[in-house]
Amino acid sequence: MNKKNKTLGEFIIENQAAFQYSSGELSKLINAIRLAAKVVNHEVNKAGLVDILGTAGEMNIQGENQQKLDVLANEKFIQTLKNREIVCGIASEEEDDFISINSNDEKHRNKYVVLIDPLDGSTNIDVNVSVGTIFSVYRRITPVGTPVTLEDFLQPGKNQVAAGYIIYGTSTMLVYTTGHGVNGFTLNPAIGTFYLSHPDMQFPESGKIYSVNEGNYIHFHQGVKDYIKYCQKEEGDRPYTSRYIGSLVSDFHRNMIKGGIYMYPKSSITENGKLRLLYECNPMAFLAEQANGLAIGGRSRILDVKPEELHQRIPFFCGSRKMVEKLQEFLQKYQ
Ligand code: P6P
Repeated sequence: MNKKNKTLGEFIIENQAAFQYSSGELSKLINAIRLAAKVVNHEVNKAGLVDILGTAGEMNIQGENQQKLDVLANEKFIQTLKNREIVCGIASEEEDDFISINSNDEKHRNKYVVLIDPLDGSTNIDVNVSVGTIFSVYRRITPVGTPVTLEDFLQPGKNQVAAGYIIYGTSTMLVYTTGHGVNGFTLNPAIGTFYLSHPDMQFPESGKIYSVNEGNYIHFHQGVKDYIKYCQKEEGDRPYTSRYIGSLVSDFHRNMIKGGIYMYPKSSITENGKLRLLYECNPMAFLAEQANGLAIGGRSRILDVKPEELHQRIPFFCGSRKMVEKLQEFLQKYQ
């Protein structure tokens, strides 16, 4: 069969054997995410037509106004994962604390924990700009058969067994890795099936796109300022193009296809940057490295960082290998 006509379901089954998803639980988990993605996609696509735009009148732990679609996406993913007894715990950007999921027989036999940003970039919803769901999967480290603990969620990103995103854009795509490369599947909405459209996705080694909110420029540390000026200088293959959608999933996806670097630095007003380590940076860093890119928090590799708390933030620089390495040269001048 032509590789590109394969459905996500066929791909999962084929790789179940290849990737030693021993019990098939991880396959079932990816299938559950596939189902939730279709449900959320349906809601996102009609967001302008029904009263689910705007704020839900609640504030999340980040101190951000929860968008109605944020809350809906969060509920759909949690409900889908809970109902299938695949995971023993879920953490979400929209939930203050993690959720422990007891199997019906109360034996806590499920061995995976999932962390999600159910709708990243949600401030873009009301202006019809693409948004995304980000997910990250770990094997629990506390004994199976006992209730899940915070320790199961505070694992370094290098322990992830799977990670991915759904991008609700001009088309809806599910892009994920289980540690054996990155593959992208496009949803055919007419029949509700994801097809393998982007096999073996790879960051170009370099690129000409830099993505950063330049409105914060005056607050950036000098190394980042110097790198941005380097991108803008007329020299060699520069100036680069500035592209910033304000939706991590969308900026990451474009840069992975075309080549580029995404930056959310710390600054004098956000000492740890804005992005959350556990359910934004770690999954995107796992994908980046699986696609031959790089992801750093400044000095260190994102995937090596030992998390201290569920919603901690971290500076984030991610994309084409040579662009991130050049940025590191500028950062190291001031460290
Ligand atoms: P700013 C969305 O809220 C998000 O977490 C990322 O998706 C996005 O890249 C970033 O924040 C945008 O933040 O401060 O530039 O608006």
